[in-house]
Amino acid sequence: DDDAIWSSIKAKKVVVLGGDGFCGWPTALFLSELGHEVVVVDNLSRRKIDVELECDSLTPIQSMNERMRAWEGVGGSPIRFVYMDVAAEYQRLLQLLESEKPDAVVHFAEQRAAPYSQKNSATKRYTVENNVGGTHNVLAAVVESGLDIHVVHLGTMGVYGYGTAGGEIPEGYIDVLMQPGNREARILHPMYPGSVYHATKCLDQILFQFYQRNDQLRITDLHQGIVWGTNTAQTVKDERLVNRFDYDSDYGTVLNRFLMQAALEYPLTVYGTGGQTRAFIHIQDTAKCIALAVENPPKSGAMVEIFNQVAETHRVRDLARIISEMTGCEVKNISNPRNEADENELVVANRKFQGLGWSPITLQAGLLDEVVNIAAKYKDRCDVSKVLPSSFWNKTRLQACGTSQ
Ligand code: NAD
Ligand code: USQ
Repeated sequence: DDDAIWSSIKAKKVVVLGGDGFCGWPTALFLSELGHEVVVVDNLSRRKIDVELECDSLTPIQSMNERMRAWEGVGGSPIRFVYMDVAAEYQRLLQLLESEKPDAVVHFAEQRAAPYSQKNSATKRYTVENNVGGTHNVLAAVVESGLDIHVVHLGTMGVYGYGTAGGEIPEGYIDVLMQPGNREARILHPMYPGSVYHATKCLDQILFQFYQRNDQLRITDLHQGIVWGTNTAQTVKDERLVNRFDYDSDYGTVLNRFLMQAALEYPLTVYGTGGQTRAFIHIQDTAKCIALAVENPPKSGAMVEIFNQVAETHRVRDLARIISEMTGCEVKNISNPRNEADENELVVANRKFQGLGWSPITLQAGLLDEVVNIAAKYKDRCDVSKVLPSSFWNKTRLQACGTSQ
């Protein structure tokens, strides 16, 4: 199936902002393998936050130079790396676009952890300034360059909110009859962010809408679910290409955390009742969907293209049960440090990517095994003191968690 999708693609030049990160690195490699010329831009802020949190990727990730050498060593086309802060170095960003003249910019370069964004005023302010400032710099620089550069942004399913039940979540827009006047309109789905981080993705959406209407930019916003897994067909080619794996309570996402906890025989940390339903996608599919988005830019003048980048949905407690049955690990419900609905339904449309020929990887035992093997292989690198929540949404949550643990 894959061969059919990729056989006719046109080689492009792609700048990958945030290409040293968990989603960005495997995507850069996949785009390179498909024949695209790839330039990675990153300020290594994620590695610096590891230093701040006194935590590290479970997998031993290599420096960017070592990663690039390893990729060439396995026959990959050279990938270039530019050390740059997208939010703080506007002139350098503009010059990069003007000199490279890329066909597309893939924008991953944001602070992406909801718990980190809720930690304190400093991390709230950093998240807003970095994410909204960075996104706006990209848009302003594309306009100032005068080039027809397709902007592909990694957004989140979380913009839709998880408080409502019933009905399928469409891909970005809803059709409404506005009152008074019975006017028909297609508008962005209402936004209900659940953290300062998720709020920055909502603000990004408004910027995209404005720049599309005002400057006719071609923009694709990918509303991605929670990513699981570690390696891809590209990152397994050499150990030095290994992807990062976050397990700590700020950056580790739920399924990868559970897999690592199972490997350590640490009771799985289900927050609250575990009735939260969320959307999931495997890291290999993240890379594939982005390649499909790069391949299919919206026409000039068309509304911002929005795809739901999601394979399937699961309740947190069901994930814990599956992993517990697979490994024998205990499950422990702990007070929820977040301010979110205890229970929610979630049905998500993902027909656009499927219509482009994508058939997603789902949570099959074999794939979970692969991650358990990663977790088990590197478990000695784990600092168990980083597993329990250390960020709380508000004072009530802090008190509730403080008394229950
Ligand atoms: P990550 O933190 O591993 O990677 C982000 C990268 O961007 C890091 O390498 C970081 O150093 C870099 N970066 C951040 N700010 C920058 C700046 N100002 N200038 C230059 N580089 C900067 O995160 P990830 O998991 O790879 O997520 C990438 C994107 O995908 C994010 O925008 C995130 O919101 C989105 N996303 C992630 C998930 C997930 O489960 N991981 C799910 C949905 C959406
Ligand atoms: N949860 C637990 N136990 C844990 C960790 C999390 O029960 O040990 C619960 C949380 O309370 C939440 C759910 O699992 O209800 C998901 O949490 P998460 O940390 O896996 O995901 P989230 O905070 O939503 O953020 C992640 C990425 C973010 C991305 C988002 C996609 O970090 O960048 O935008 O997933 S989505 O959730 O679809 O909006």
